[in-house]
Amino acid sequence: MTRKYVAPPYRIKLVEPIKVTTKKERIEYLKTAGYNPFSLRSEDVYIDLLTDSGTGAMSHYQWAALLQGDEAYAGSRSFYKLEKVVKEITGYKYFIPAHQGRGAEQVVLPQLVTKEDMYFISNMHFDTTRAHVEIAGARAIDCVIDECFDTETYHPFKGNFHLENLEQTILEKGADHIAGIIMTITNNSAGGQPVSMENMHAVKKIAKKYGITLLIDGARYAENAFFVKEREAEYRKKSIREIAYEVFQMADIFLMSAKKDGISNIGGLIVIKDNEDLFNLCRTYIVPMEGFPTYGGLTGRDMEALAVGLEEALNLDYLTHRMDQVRFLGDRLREAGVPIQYPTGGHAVFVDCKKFAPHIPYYQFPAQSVSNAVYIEAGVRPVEIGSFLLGRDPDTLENLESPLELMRLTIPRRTYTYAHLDVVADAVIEVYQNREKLVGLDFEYEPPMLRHFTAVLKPVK
Ligand code: P70
Repeated sequence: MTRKYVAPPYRIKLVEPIKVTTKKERIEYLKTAGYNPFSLRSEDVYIDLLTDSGTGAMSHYQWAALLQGDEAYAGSRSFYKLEKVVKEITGYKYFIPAHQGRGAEQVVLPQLVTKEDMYFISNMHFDTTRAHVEIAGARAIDCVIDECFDTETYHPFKGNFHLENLEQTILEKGADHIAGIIMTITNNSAGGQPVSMENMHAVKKIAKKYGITLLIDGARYAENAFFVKEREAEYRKKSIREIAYEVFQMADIFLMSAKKDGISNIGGLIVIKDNEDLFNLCRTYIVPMEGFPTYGGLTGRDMEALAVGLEEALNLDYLTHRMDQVRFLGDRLREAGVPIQYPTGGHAVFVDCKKFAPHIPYYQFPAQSVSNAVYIEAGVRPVEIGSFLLGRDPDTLENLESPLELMRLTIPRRTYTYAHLDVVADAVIEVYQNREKLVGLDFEYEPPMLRHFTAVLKPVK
């Protein structure tokens, strides 16, 4: 029997009604929001594809676990439950919870910056990771393969490190000036693109050769493992858990925004393989930043839900369906000629808006313009990942041009049905067919930093 898609391995037990709005209403809402979807009330959004972070649906096992939350300030039962799960999955010795990914970054990254003029090298730093690298006084360098920027051409692992550039950068800066190598799996910023096992092993070899700390930014590590199983022949028979475990053995530190592959609404992880000194430093610094080291900004019930969610995210049936949902949306768009980052990534479909709206220059934010049109068309909220997000050069104050102008349609876990995704596809296709009508955007108000969150825009006349 052939099937159109992989149906969900769950049934719906609780529903959240969502408001159906008219086009006329949405035009008003968007105007009030300053043509910036971040400023919309979520109530006025029909299908919210802003992020997959903390927006997934918890299982009834997770909801049941919440009731077991032990809210003790120190040494709670919930902490030990979570610690056990994290240690089993990673095989690491030390664990500290954090309130979310950036909390973990804030505590750990400065500990690795031991002198002036230090660098982190990543396939691609996620924005908050880059921000914490810079706050810690270091610089962030990306070394991803060139295929990553060619959205049309298939490559099974577009998140891979450019190994020659990586080694070249180490030699240029000097190994003792590299604070760490960060493997971002999957590579969020360029389309939720996976990194292959072969590539990670090669990165590990280079890190070892030069004595450099290897970190995993593993918000979506389970999705990465799924792609490895699907696309790397020798891993086909391995379980997701086995693949993930092999990845963890390569690195020294695992940082996680657990709001993604932890299927929880909040949470972050700091996991350290065996470096006791680093663990002690992190345990000290987390107190003024996140909280006491056995809760790190989380309630006992958050830790309970996360302990269960981490296990559920490794389930093959769950992952097969999740990845199929994203592929389904990607395929529908591609079939209609909409340019997307191909192959479709793990958590989102990234629409290439340089190709979608080539008549809008980067400084008038094509992907933001397309996102707004998609909202007006069907109440779907995407997010811009392009020059609007990138900001200005801190020295010249010129608008920087992002190598990719992307509109991200991010699929929350276990939240929407294929019918919702059809609505999304229909809306994007409709906008694509009328793309010559799209106009660029100008600032009405531009905040001095992280402008995309709060900027007020207006359509160019
Ligand atoms: C996303 C969110 C967060 C993230 C990540 C990786 C690979 C660390 C973090 C930080 C952020 C976001 C973006 C746009 C709109 C809403 C939210 N990614 N590393 O959706 O973790 O958010 O828990 O502090 O992807 O991609 P945290």
